[in-house]
Amino acid sequence: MSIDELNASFAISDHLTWVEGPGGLPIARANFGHAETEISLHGAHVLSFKIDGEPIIWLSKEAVFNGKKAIRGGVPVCWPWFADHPTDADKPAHGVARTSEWRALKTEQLDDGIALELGLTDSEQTREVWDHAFELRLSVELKADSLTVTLTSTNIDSIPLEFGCALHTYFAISGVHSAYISGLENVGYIDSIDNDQRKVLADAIHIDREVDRIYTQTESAVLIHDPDWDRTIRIDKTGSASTVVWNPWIDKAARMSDFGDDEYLGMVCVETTNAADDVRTVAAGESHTISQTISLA
Ligand code: TA6
Repeated sequence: MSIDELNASFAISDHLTWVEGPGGLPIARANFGHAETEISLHGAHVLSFKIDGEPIIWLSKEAVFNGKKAIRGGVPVCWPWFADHPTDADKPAHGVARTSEWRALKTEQLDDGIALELGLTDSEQTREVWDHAFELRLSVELKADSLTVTLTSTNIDSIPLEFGCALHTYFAISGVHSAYISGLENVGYIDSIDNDQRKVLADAIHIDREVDRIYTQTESAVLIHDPDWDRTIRIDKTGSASTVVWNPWIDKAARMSDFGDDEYLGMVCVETTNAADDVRTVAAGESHTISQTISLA
């Protein structure tokens, strides 16, 4: 659909409009109260979330908007697997959803916010990578003080399907040396940069090196404390029993062409996932929903 067609069908006066974003990619721009968000149809990718103009979600200055590559930052939709494909290294990391073209399905003005729903169904392109029939719905609810992102995966194939996924959210922080994360103390995790060893820590998470951990059997909210910005970001979730925390640190940041060498200092990923032990098997005709709500505590 063209920008004009998107606006004719899905604009909400004063609250949601479609524009041509970087790389000419269609983007929905929504606002409600002091909150605002942008969502790209490429990957159903939430690009930003701000309250009073202050970014809560982080986007790399080097992000590529070519309609092919996953956008660096925001909320990549990783599906139907998290990280590398479990058995085939030739398949794209984090699956097919974040690099596919989604379609606008619905927009709605709520009493207390704005809602947008995007859809993706299996296609020739997705079947080249993952030969199954599926329907995805990504909904975004913007309220005056929160953003909720919800992914519903429906198995319309004839066999049970395994869905691994992540709402792979990049958060903006004042600096890794002062911000820290609570809510995962004493929760077992898989250390992805130490031979997938299973470990547990009693303390809050302070980022002082590359961190890449899959916390398992946890449904708890996570808090990103940021004293230098005098704020705490809260992430609540449903439909997920695993949470990933990632910061690439110096070497990995330098290896990513769409990530500024020093950008690791101002971001951290806290990802609502179904990963590792938490991958879900969904029977034919059934669905699974995972959701995260981001707010300021
Ligand atoms: O966040 C966990 C992770 O799997 C990391 O290992 C890192 O690879 C990150 O995702 C980003 O992956 P991407 O494919 O977007 O570069």
